[in-house]
Amino acid sequence: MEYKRILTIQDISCVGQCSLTVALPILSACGVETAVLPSAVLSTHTAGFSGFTFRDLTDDMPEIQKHWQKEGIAFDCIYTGYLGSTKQVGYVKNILDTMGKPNSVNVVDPAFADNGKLYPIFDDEYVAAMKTLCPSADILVPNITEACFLSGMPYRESYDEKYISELLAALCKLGCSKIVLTGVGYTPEKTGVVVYEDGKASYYEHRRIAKGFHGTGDVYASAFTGALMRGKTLFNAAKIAADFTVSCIEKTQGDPSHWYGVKFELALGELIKALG
Ligand code: PXL
Repeated sequence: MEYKRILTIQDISCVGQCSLTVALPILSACGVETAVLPSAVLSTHTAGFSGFTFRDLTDDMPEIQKHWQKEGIAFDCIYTGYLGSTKQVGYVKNILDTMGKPNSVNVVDPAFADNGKLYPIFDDEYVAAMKTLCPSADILVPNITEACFLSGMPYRESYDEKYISELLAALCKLGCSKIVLTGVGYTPEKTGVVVYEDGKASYYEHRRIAKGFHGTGDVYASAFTGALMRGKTLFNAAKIAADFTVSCIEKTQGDPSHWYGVKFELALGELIKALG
C-alpha cells in the first residue's frame, strides 16, 4: 500500500468532536500521514455552546506555508474544512493551488452552513470567498445548504431528483468538477449521498436517523478523504464514509447527554475493516 501524506486545514475546537479533533484520528485510522494547518482555535464549536473563545490563525498561514516551501514539503492531498476568516480563504486557495505534489487531490468541504442557515461566524462575504475555492477543488463535498448558498439556488426541505440535478449543474458552473453532495433524501426514512463525476450522478441511499448530530459533516468528509487516499473509487469512498457516519450516529443516539458530537471513536474499527 502506498503511504500518502495529507494536509488538512480546519479549526481546532478544543471540545466538541468536530474539525481537527475528528479529522486527525479518522485519517490516521485510514493509514495516511496527516499534517495539519489549524485555521483557528476555539474553546468549543459554535453549534450549541455559548461564549466560546475564538483565536483566528489567518496571519500565521503565509509564514507556515513559506517554511514548508523552504523545506520542500508537498502533499498527496489537501483537504479543507471550517476556515477562520474571509481573508484566510485567499491564503487557503494559494495553498491548494501550489502545495500539492503532481497528481495531488484537493478535497474542499465548504463547512459553513447546515439546515438552511450559515454557522454563526460566517456571512455573505465569506460565502462569496468560498465560491472562489471551487475551481481549486478536485472534489467538493457540500451539504444541500452549502450547495444552495454557493450556487444561489433556493434552499428546500423537500425536493425531487430534478432539483438535485439543477443544484449539481449550478455548482459545476462555479468550476467544480467532481461533487459529493451529502444529506440527499427523497423520503422521510432514507437519506444518502449523490456522487457526481464526468457529468454523471450516482446515488447511495441509506437509513436516515431522525435527529441530526453536530460534527457528522466533518466525520463524513474525513472518512471519505481517507478512503479515497486508500485507493477507493469516488463512489466507494462516498459509500464507506456514509456507512461509517451512520454507525457513529447509531452509537451516540441513545445518550442525550452527548448532544455536541458523535462517538466516532467507537466505530473506527468498522472503518478500518471496510477499507480492507
Ligand atoms: O462541524 C462543523 C464545525 C466546525 N468547526 C466549528 C463549528 C462547526 C459547526 O458548527 O462551529 C468551530
